[in-house]
Amino acid sequence: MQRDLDLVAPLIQPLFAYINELDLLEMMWFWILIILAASLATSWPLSLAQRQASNCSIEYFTSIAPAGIHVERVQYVTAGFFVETGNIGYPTFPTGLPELCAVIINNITANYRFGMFLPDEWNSRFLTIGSYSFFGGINWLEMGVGVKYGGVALATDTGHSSGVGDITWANTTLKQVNWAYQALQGSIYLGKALTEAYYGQHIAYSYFTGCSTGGRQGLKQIQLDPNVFDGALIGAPAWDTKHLMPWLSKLATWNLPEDASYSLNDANLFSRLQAEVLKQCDPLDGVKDNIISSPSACRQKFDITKVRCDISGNKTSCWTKAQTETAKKMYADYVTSDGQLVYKGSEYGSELEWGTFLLPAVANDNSQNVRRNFDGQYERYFMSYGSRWQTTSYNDSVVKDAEARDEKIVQATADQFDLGSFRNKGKIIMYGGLADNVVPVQHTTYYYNRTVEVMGYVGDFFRYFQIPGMRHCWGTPDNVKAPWMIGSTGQSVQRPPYASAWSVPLGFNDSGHDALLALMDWVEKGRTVSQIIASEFNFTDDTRQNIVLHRQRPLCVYPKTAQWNGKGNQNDAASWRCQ
Ligand SMILES: *[C@@H]1O[C@H](CO)[C@@H](O)[C@H](O)[C@H]1NC(C)=O
Ligand SMILES: *[C@@H]1O[C@H](CO)[C@@H](O)[C@H](O)[C@H]1NC(C)=O
Ligand SMILES: *[C@@H]1O[C@H](CO)[C@@H](O)[C@H](O)[C@H]1NC(C)=O
Ligand SMILES: *[C@@H]1O[C@H](CO)[C@@H](O)[C@H](O)[C@H]1NC(C)=O
Ligand SMILES: *[C@@H]1O[C@H](CO)[C@@H](O)[C@H](O)[C@H]1NC(C)=O
Ligand SMILES: *[C@@H]1O[C@H](CO)[C@@H](O)[C@H](O)[C@H]1NC(C)=O
Ligand SMILES: *[C@@H]1O[C@H](CO)[C@@H](O)[C@H](O)[C@H]1NC(C)=O
Ligand SMILES: *[C@@H]1O[C@H](CO)[C@@H](O)[C@H](O)[C@H]1NC(C)=O
Ligand SMILES: [Ca+2]
Repeated sequence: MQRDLDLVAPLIQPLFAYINELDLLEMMWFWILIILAASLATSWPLSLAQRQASNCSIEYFTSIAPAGIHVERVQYVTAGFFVETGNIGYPTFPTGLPELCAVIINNITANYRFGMFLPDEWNSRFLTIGSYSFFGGINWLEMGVGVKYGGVALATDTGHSSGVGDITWANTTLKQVNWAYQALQGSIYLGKALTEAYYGQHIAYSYFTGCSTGGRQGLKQIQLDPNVFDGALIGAPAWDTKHLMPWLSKLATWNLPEDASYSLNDANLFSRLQAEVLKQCDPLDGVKDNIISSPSACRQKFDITKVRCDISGNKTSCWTKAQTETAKKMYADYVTSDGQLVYKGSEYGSELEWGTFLLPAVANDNSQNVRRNFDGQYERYFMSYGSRWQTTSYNDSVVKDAEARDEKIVQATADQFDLGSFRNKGKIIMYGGLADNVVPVQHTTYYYNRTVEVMGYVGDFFRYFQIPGMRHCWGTPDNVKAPWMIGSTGQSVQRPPYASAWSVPLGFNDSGHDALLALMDWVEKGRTVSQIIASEFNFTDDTRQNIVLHRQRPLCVYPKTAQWNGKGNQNDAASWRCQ
């Protein structure tokens, strides 16, 4: 402060000396010039925003939109938030937004919509945001996270409107194909063109971030068009639609009827089993830290009889022998009677998520015979078996039928293992939580393994990171508290400041801790990503508004794992090495 004044004073003094010598008329011109100069100077930094705002209008976007496009809404956002009423797929909206232009575009010929956030201060990046599950709607919340990285953010509604667990909307081929890939592909192509017109400037880099269905969408777009992205962050991809959905029905058949002695029909059973798995398998990776970092060692050693009512002294939520036989089927790969692998088995440590597909659905809908999430709905709608079809009618022939329909018509499955020319064009960071059973993590590893099988070494452009102790896309069980946050899709908004969050909190918004920033560095600066430090935070108050750092640990490029150096603080990333 002091130094600033010292610098300015010598400049001002001669100015006042000059003013004293001017007559009144000259003084007037002097002040007019000063005011003009000042107003030019203050408007200068805003002029970009002002020019941008002037093109943030329905008239402008309508004037540049091609035929078949309806510009539904254009809003210049200056108050930091944006809301789209009636969005049942994504009913939570972002806050803390920078000044931006929000646009909703409708492709009326193919019947899908997409949204874009075009920030005033644009860093020439274009970021496509993935969707979740079979939800229909524009994912504004994650676009809000994405736009804070400085690029344009885009998401599609995938061509329909729907909420949790609902597949009844999928009763036309157009809707199925839109969800499969078409809505996203068309949205990206047009979204890129509109972006370049709006800013009068080329997009420098195109990125993708998505988890679950979003992970599948990212892989699918790369497989359809290797030029679509320069980098993709792929979380827990539900890439194998034609096998994942029959697997869900297969699980149901192992557990029906609900009151059978073998049925896994109570959430407490899963907590009991998870606690036992943690107890037996946590030490098998060499460090007792409540994290199962080597589920493969667990697979070899775990003794399930310890939860049995007839063996354990602890009768709280104990298991029948028949129920443990069902659990063994869950852990095993689903292989048909003629030997075809349909789906990799559940991972040890993922038991808290078994209820997603085994317990009554969130949106329990008796009129649709939906007992559980998705129960039979894929077969009824995507496979046109009709609304009366029951999972009790499931048999292995459904697998072949699902394959045929997906391959011939819908093409949702992203099972191209040769990523072809994308290798010379872009980079992929893929990750999966080892406690994920919504998209069982072994099947994510399987995708990576198959790619390596087909392409050989892929580390030059494709790196896979397992996240020990992480559930589906984000979160960790309370008795695990593994580091899991890496600033990827869906993660930032799980922790304060929630709807206005982005990246990793408490100042860890850098490429060492944020997978999207790491990806950008890899793509733009050629900085190879050999580890990403994951973080876990504790809430410090009951209202969950404040956090402190609990622990951090590096995630390693598969098949490397993090090894403790034997002496440092285990909660500190520096005490671990990838090897
Ligand atoms: C598809 O379902 C919608 C309701 O979601 C209904 O309005 C429409 O008539 C159905 N179309 C067909 C072809 O069954
Ligand atoms: C509308 O969507 C269809 C299907 O994706 C696509 O072929 C067409 O080019 C799109 N129209 C425009 C103007 O983007
Ligand atoms: C606004 O749109 C017009 C017409 O397309 C274009 O000439 C102008 O460059 C745009 N303004 C900005 C700031 O991009
Ligand atoms: C028995 O198992 C339950 C469920 O896992 C657990 O909460 C409880 O602490 C156990 N009791 C004893 C005495 O170990
Ligand atoms: C297998 O299931 C399909 C679909 O429910 C059904 O059409 C077929 O008849 C079943 N096959 C056998 C042998 O039960
Ligand atoms: C993937 O490959 C590794 C190394 O070849 C192997 O140990 C692992 O079991 C495979 N996992 C899956 C799920 O295919
Ligand atoms: C991280 O956040 C701080 C504070 O918002 C900001 O100053 C900094 O530029 C951010 N870092 C990166 C890499 O974006
Ligand atoms: C975070 O919570 C765990 C227990 O859940 C506790 O052991 C640990 O000390 C806490 N860490 C901090 C930094 O508060
Ligand atoms: Ca451990």
